[in-house]
Amino acid sequence: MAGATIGERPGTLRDALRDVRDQTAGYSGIWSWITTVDHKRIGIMYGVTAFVFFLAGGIEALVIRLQLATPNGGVVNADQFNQLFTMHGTTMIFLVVMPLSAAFFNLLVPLMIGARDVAFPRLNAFSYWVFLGAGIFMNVSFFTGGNIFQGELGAPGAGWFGYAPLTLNQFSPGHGIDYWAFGLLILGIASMASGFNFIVTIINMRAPGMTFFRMPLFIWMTLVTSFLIIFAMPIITVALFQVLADRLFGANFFNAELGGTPLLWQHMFWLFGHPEVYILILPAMGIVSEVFATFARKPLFGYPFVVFSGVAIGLMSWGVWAHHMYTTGLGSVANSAFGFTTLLIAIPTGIKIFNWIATLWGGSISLKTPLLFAVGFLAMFVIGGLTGVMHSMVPSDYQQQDTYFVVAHLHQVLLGGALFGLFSGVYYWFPKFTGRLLNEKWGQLHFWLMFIGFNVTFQPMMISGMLGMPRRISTYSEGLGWEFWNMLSTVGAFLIAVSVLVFMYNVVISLRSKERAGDDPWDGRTLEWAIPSPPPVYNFAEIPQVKELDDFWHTKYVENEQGQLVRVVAGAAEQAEEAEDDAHHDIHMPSPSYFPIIVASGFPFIAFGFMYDFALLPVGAVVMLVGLYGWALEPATE
Ligand code: HEM
Ligand SMILES: [Cu+2]
Repeated sequence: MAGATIGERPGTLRDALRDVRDQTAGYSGIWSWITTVDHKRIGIMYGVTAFVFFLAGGIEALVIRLQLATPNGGVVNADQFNQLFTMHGTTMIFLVVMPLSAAFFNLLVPLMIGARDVAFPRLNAFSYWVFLGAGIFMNVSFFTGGNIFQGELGAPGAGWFGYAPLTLNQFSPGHGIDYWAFGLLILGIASMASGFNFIVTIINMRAPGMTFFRMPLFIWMTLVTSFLIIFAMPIITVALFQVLADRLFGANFFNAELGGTPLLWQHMFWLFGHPEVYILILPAMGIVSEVFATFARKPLFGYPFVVFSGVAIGLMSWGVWAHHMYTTGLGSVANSAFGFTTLLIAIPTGIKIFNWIATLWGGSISLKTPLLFAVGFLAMFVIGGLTGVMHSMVPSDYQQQDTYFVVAHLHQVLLGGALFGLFSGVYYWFPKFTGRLLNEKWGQLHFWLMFIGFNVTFQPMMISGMLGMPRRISTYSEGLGWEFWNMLSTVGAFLIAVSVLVFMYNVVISLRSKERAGDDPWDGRTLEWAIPSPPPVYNFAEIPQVKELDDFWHTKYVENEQGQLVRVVAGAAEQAEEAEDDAHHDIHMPSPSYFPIIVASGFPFIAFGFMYDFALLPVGAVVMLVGLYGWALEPATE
């Protein structure tokens, strides 16, 4: 195996990266990453980029917490505070959790279904570059959206759900909101390109014998999430066009004085926004389902129920949007109806939670870091879900709406839920894509610091919220009983920051470690563990023939008469590996291409054209047309 020889010399970071590179494309240098269409590399790029945005979103959160640590904080002014929570929320949702999920989709879908790549490799590269361009575009707004020379930050400041008419020029002068709206528009294109790619890949590229009900749970959750993406994104896209039309061309979609309907924005935003929260949580649910089964050494309990409850959640997520709008005067009938539909979603969610607990029940548990984060997900998500049920109750929501109780709830499900689930996936699959395990001791320290930090940050918010503290206020006066709880939340936030530093340190020392993880360090159940770590560029020398669910597990273990699991003669996996080495010479893989990045780079030009100077519009259009023609005319494989 290409990486083997490196073992002899002291391990360095460069060696580890060379390992990943050699295995994934056999060509090197920055150019190879810019032109790659390899799903494994694109997955790594999504993951690293999203982590950098996580650091940005995290720093914004720390400044917010510093401002609120004491009454009458003076760290930032009100306008800067508005920009901080807007960019924090927008970044964490669209530039961190969604692309981190896309990283796992890219890394795992072809490997788990027994394919060599996704259906549209260049479209896959295109979606990554569009995401990166949009993320940079939105963040430069801090410096270009206002007059930086007068110390004025120019990022959007109307919150992550940008309610109209606050987003209109009258109330949000400057270009901040234009950056936000165009940024989300461009991100939507990246998400939809990726969504279609994974739907087609999962439906058309499964290995022979892998029927839908032999697909790993993670693949099912990827499929449901991708369908939610292709149906939800168009709704927010239309709404964003409307707000930009109001801002740039004087239209009146949301301007009540001129006959517009401000509430229309809320309906459209949450028609997208609630399915969006499931787009954020379902991938993490897929990840923990794989981790629970592997670390309990038991098949996932009630596999079909976990599948169907995921599909049910996806369908039901379209019927609850107005639970975000109880206090906008929709009336008791509408409110009760949406309260009822919201309660119903607790049923499929509960089914999943009981099936996860049943999977662990009686299992031979090894409490390694991937499982710790998965159990952390379970515990925190249950609290998040229960506070969600509290919100669905119209009368109690009248008390909780727009308070810190809501802020605590959304972090319970998005950080305690989605992000804990994603970290579980990082610790579980890191060895598959780097050939090294993340250090267990530092992993456990990361988990406990983050778990304790998380609860010290957000549980007090439940109390300050119940004590009436509104969200999005940049200062508060003394004597309201909020001081202690806010100081506690701030201390907790810095504990989370320390845990993230521990994680980063762990990644660096583990990549430098000389110890090899082997192909199947956790004794996994699914196909990705049947091939070398890191996987060769072509993934499988021979496309596997799948005979049942958890097929790889059943090639390793059979049940004897006493019903005990007996390991199959060790030879089998090794034989597969030998076949691997000499079989790949005639496998055609999609060749590198630079046209996806060219097409992607046209979008910011067009946005800047509408915001600053129409002369940039034809520049953007020409760049995209040249890229599209090159893409259309280049051969797919060498
Ligand atoms: C890393 C630790 C984090 C801390 C300390 C933190 C802290 C906060 C605080 C204090 C606010 C309230 C701001 C206000 O209303 O004035 C907030 C808002 C928000 N946070 Fe976080 N957060 C963290 C991570 C995350 C993550 C991982 C996500 C999502 C995946 C997230 C999503 C949001 C959203 C959507 C808002 C609402 C923003 C708005 O009101 O427009 N946060 N966060
Ligand atoms: Cu909702």
